[in-house]
Amino acid sequence: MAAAGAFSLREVLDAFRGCVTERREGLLEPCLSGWWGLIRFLQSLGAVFGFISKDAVAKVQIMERHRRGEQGQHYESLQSMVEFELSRGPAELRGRPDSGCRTVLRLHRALLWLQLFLEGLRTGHRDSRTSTICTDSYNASLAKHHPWVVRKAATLAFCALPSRDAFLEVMNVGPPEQAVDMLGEAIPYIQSVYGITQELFAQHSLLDLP
Ligand code: 1Q0
Repeated sequence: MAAAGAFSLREVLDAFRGCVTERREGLLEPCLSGWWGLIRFLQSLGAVFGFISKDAVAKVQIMERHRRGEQGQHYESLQSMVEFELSRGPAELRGRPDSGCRTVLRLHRALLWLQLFLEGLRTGHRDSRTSTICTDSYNASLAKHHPWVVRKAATLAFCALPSRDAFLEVMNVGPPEQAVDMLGEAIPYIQSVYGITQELFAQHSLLDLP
């Protein structure tokens, strides 16, 4: 059992599992709680990752403000959010730095990194370097959306990552083999959240929101 406040992959998995409904709708609330779990984990890795967790916190908070706001009913699902924000006109949407769509898009891109990273951890060997797994995953996903200084800072921070075994241990699900099994269970849920968001945003030409 995970200590109170500690990271537990199980909780994150449960949250992401609850994000996609049978009708393939993406629910925001469980997604945000999954993100909080990941952020808590990132924060436990130390100050080197502070600039990353700060940005993730800011983005999750933007989404929570939308959900609590006057138009909160439109922020139940990804689909209702897209419909609502597009109804105010694409120009208006493109001009808003705190729109739900552009904020979700940033988190969505980060989810691809997460998917690749977890897959790398799962299939890695005992002595695989997590910094290499992380850098490869980053270069294949988020890096192309980041300017040079962010790429540089991120790649430097990755060097401070703990070993693969230490990672599997902090997942708080038992011995490494069990942690690997749970990663195998978690990844398809994350893929499914990624997949429905990608489809929805592509359909409405929202994948390049500035
Ligand atoms: C474990 C190591 C974590 C590595 C995280 C990789 C992501 C690197 C991202 C670097 C972001 C730098 C900060 C600023 C970025 C923004 O410019 C950018 C664009 O936003 P905007 O408003 O300027 O257009 N923001 C983003 O791209 C969003 C980045 C969000 C990153 C969220 C990462 C959350 C990670 C959680 C750690 C999960 C590890 C799970 C392992 C579980 C297994 C034990």
